[in-house]
Amino acid sequence: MSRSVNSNIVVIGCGISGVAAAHRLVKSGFNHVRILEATERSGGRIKTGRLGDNVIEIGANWIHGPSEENPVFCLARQYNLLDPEALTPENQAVDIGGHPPWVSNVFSSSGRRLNIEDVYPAQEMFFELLSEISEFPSKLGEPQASVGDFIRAEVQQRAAEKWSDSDATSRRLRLCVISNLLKVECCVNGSSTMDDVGLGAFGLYKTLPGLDCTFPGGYEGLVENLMSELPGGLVSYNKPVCCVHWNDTEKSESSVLIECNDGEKIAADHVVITVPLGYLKKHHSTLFQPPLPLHKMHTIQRMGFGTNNKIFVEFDSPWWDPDCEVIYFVWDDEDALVDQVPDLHRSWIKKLFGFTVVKPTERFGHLLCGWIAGRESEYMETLSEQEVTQAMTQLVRSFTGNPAITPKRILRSQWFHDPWTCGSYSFLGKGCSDQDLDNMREPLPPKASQSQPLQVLFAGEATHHCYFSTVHGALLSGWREADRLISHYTSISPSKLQSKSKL
Ligand code: 6YU
Repeated sequence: MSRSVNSNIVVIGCGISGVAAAHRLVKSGFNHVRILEATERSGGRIKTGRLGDNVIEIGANWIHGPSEENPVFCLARQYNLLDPEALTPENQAVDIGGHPPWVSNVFSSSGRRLNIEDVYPAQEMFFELLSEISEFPSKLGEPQASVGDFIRAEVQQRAAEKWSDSDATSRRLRLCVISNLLKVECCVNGSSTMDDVGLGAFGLYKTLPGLDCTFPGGYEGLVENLMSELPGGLVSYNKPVCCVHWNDTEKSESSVLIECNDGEKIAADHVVITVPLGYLKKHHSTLFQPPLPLHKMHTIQRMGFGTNNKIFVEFDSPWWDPDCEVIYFVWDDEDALVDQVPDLHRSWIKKLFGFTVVKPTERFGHLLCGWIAGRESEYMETLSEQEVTQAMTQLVRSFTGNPAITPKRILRSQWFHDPWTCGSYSFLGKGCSDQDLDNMREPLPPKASQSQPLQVLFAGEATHHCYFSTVHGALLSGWREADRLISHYTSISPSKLQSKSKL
């Protein structure tokens, strides 16, 4: 039997990237692959839950860009997990550039519905700016400039030029709408404020064509289908890893020794790390022995990883239009272009940009999903469910001007306080460049050879060069690292992988 198929490969983390890496390795003939997962379940940030009889997503929600180039879409289609509408060529052809053209209802904190004409000029300016920023070549802009700084400066200038004919009240309201859109963008990016998001690197994130779609039976169906094709017992659950001893070739035959919280030490030829960037930020200094090279450590610190949480709220009857897909809450006092609140304790709820309507209504009833990012979201996680319900009730009542509206029940996510995730997803922070994305995925040692074999490989959403923060980015990163190992063996001994072609 060849050395490759007998190599011991340990994958740390059973999210979609870990599952994808293991799947590809097993299908390529590697017989000794195992996954060590800290929790009692597979899926990581793909997490389907229940609210009453309804299937809801606590983590990943949509397939972003469901079209031929998106492997999540292709697998979901292959496993029969999608509604027929998502499969239509028309759906796949729509190019939304990351911002679905949803039908919106807009409410203001004065308790009135805003007309689309009131908000459209602000939306138009905001999306124009985002699309300009996305076109910036990655080296352009001051090294420390942020998307927030740029938008604020440009809006002030363009508003003075373009909106000079409008009255002061309309101009003020439009600036408040831009504050709301900055909060939306914090959720999209998973950042606390757009002042943390790097300007020059913003365009490195790429979108795919296709109108975002969901999994009617739950996103976890994707993980379950992939897992069902793996040998039973491949995953060890409740098995957190506390230290990866690498560069240990002098002491043991295997190149890596993996130490688990329960004291077990597992020897491996290769380890694929798929833990979230949030976890790495917090624990990298103890997770690797010897420590990571300095440039990798600096990248982990520079890259952004923030919190975006959902608050599902169910109502007996709708207070939004039947065709409404998204509800925005615009605060009348936020014309200073703000995306953070001054006092977490008193006003955390102001960070919630609004809701998406969970559809179809026949399946979900009158269910909304509120979105809140940043420190305010992290603070929300510390409150009791009763306190969150109270805040949501007050908020909806004051924005609709209807004091009788009462939520039936709520359910919120708490990604920041999940000890194995420490937040929601990655973004490129100030001063980040494509070099950081290269550093994130660089294996150890970086230049492997027969005498210096590959030891530690890095997968996970934050390691994808253009689809970071997404499920398809995570999946592709798992395949990428499996391929790295496969070609490692092919290059050091091409004949050794003959078994692969027979599979
Ligand atoms: C997407 C979407 N989506 C909403 C919310 C969240 C995320 N994403 P995992 O964490 O899954 O796995 C790691 C495992 O490691 C895990 O099981 C741990 O328990 C384990 N582990 C940790 N430490 C360990 C240890 N020491 N030992 C052993 N095991 C350990 N993505 O495509 N569509 O709608 C959303 C959303 C609330 C939280 C999302 C979405 C992100 C994905 O969920 C995420 O990327 C992948 O699941 C990660 O998989 P993984 O395997 O890497 O890690 C311009 C510009 C903007 C850029 N952003 C735009 C895109 C916006 C992204 N949108 C997200 C939106 C939502 C709503």
